[in-house]
Amino acid sequence: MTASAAVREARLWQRHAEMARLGATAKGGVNRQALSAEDVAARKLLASWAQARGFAVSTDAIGNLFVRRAGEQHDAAPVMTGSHMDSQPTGGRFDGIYGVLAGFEVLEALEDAGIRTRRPLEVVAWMNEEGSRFPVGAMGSAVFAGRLALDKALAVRDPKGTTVAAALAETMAAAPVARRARIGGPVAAYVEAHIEQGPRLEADCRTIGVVTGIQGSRRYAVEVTGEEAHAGTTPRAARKDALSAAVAVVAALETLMEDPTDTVRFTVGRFEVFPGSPNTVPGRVYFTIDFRHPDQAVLEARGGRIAAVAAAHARGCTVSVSQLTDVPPTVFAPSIVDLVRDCTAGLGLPYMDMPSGAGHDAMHIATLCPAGMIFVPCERGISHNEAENATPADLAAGCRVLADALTTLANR
Ligand code: HGY
Ligand code: MN
Ligand code: MN
Repeated sequence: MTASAAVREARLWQRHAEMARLGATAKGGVNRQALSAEDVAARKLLASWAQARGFAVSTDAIGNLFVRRAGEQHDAAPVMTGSHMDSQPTGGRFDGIYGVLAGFEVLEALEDAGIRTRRPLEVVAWMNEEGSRFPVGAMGSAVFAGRLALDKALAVRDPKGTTVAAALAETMAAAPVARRARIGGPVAAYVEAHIEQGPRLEADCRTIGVVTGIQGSRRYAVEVTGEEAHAGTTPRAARKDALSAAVAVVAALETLMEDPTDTVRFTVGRFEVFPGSPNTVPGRVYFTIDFRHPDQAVLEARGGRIAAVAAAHARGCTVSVSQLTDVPPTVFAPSIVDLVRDCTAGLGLPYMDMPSGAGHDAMHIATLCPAGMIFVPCERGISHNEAENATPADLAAGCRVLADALTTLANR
């Protein structure tokens, strides 16, 4: 029996249903943010499933969670798969968790079929991929790949001022697992399964996306500082209105990011006004910028102008722009892209090559080893939304491609 033939659609779907209960929202999505109580529950559930199958469970200093199936050559560099269990505040039941559960299903299928591999296989739940609560995304995989210093990551704060270090200590105490001595590789290869988070596969009636790469992305935090004042007595000419300045800055940045080809992705996702009282002129505004493009030259040209454009519209306030992340475009290794395509064709599944508009942990792991991704459709391409949906058959199809790809790589 091949690894893909041993994949069980019903078991994979059932595990999604159990995970979807952790952080379930009234609208049918999940709110399972990094290092939250819901994240702790997901970590404990995955670890319990893994321990029941005799897989080794461990974590590292940034809270990545590893499930390892031994290989015949125990000291060989592992083949890795995985994704993330943390979600957006109004997230869906498949973003991230599918890659972790598909990887776990592959380990179970190999066990059921009695298939040994030369290399160990590891499923990873990368810590804080979403970068929602702690605004530096793909944090765990970036630290693992050496692209983000551990101490810098541990110092990142959430909107309430809690550091990653403090939240991680609580998480580790609540869901204790063996601690790895070191962070990072070696890794022989990495393949991540994920829902597409876009409409193309469904529109083109394809089951599998053979992912060729990921567009580049940058994230910034902007602080506009003015002066709190009385809304009734302070003349406009005497005001340093942080809200008025922030609105002008965002409008000017939208002009900077105008693009008739509609390729630029520019989003202000978080926008906070302080003190937030109806009759006090706002003294401070904090907002985030998420800027993406497939061409590094565009990221540099337009990203390089953000601070100057913001300063030019400060309206007497002070504006500080800090860059939180800077991830260049990723091109996946042709050897992995070809393998994913061959495994897909071997299973007779309709597929298309495609780039990823969304960021993934694979963008960092691709700097350590040959890496690639497998996409499956999601309904109307909806994601980062509680209505996110996928079918059991598509999830299982992607998992079967993953099973054959990982088994091939683990025997190389
Ligand atoms: O933002 C992203 O691209 C990913 O879904 N976290
Ligand atoms: Mn994701
Ligand atoms: Mn996401």
